[in-house]
Amino acid sequence: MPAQTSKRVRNTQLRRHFLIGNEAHVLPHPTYPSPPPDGHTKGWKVYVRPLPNGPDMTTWLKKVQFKLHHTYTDASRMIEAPGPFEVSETGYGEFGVEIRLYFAPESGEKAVYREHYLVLAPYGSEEQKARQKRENVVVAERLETIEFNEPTQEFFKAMTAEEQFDWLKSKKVGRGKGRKAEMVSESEVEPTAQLPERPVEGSGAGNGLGAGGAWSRVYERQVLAQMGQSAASLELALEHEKREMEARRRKMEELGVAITSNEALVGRCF
Ligand code: SLL
Repeated sequence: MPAQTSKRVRNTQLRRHFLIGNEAHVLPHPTYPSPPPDGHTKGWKVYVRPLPNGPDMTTWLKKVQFKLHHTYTDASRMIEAPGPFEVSETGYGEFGVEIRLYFAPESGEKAVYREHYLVLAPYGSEEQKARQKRENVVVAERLETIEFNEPTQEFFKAMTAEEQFDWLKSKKVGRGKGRKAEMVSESEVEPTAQLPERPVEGSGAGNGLGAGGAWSRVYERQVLAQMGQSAASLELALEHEKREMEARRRKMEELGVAITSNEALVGRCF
C-alpha cells in the first residue's frame, strides 16, 4: 500500500532531536591529506548526527544531501543510510551548506531543507578563540528538531518500536540460540557524539540554548545538584511543618480539645 494512502494516527506528533554542525582544523592535520590541495588551508567535516545515545536516526532518516559551494567538484553529495551522514573536505573559504533530509518511504513525508553555514575560523570571546587556536579545532553545531504531524500508522509503529535502540545493544549474553543482545550503559558504547565534559564553545549559539550549556556534563551535574538542593529544602520544609503541627497539637491539648489521632491533623500532607 503506498504510504500516501495509508491511515494516519490522528492528533499525534512524533518529534526527534538531532545535531547539525561542522568541525574544522587548520591544515596540516592528521585526518586530512598531506600535502593539502593547492590553496586549501582548512580541513572540515559537515554532519547530521544523532544525540549521544539517542535512538537510531535511520528509523526516519534515509538519505542526506549536502550541497557544497560550486567551487567543489561534485558539489552535490548524497549520503545514504546507515551513514554516517557527513561530508569531509578541505578548502579555504566559508559558505552555506544546503542540506536536504530524506525520510523513510513509509512516512509519506517530503524531503525537508536545512542550511548550515560552515564555520572555519575561531569565533566567540578572546578566550574562546585562543582555546580553539591552541587545540586547533573549531566546532559549530546546533540542536535541530524534526516533527512529523499525524504520522502514518506504519511509520508510527517503526518510530515507537524498541528495535530503534538495537544499536546500543552490543553485548551478547547466554549461549547458542538463547544468546541475545542486552542494553549497555553509555560508558560501554562506542561514542559517536559524546556529551562533552564542558559546553562546546559557541555550540547552541543563536538558537536560544545558550552556549551549548544544554549539552555538557557540567550542565547535567548542575541540574542534578539543583534537583538535590530542591529535594533537601523540601525535606527541611516538611520537617518544619511537622514540628509546627506537633506544637499546635500540644497547644490544643492544653486547651482541652480532644484529639484522638495525630493522623487527623497530619492528614495526607505527607
Ligand atoms: C569565500 N565566498 O571566499 C566564499 C567562497 C569557497 C569555498 C568559499 C575551495 C574549493 C575547491 C573552497 O574552499 N571553496 O578548491 O575545490 O569565503
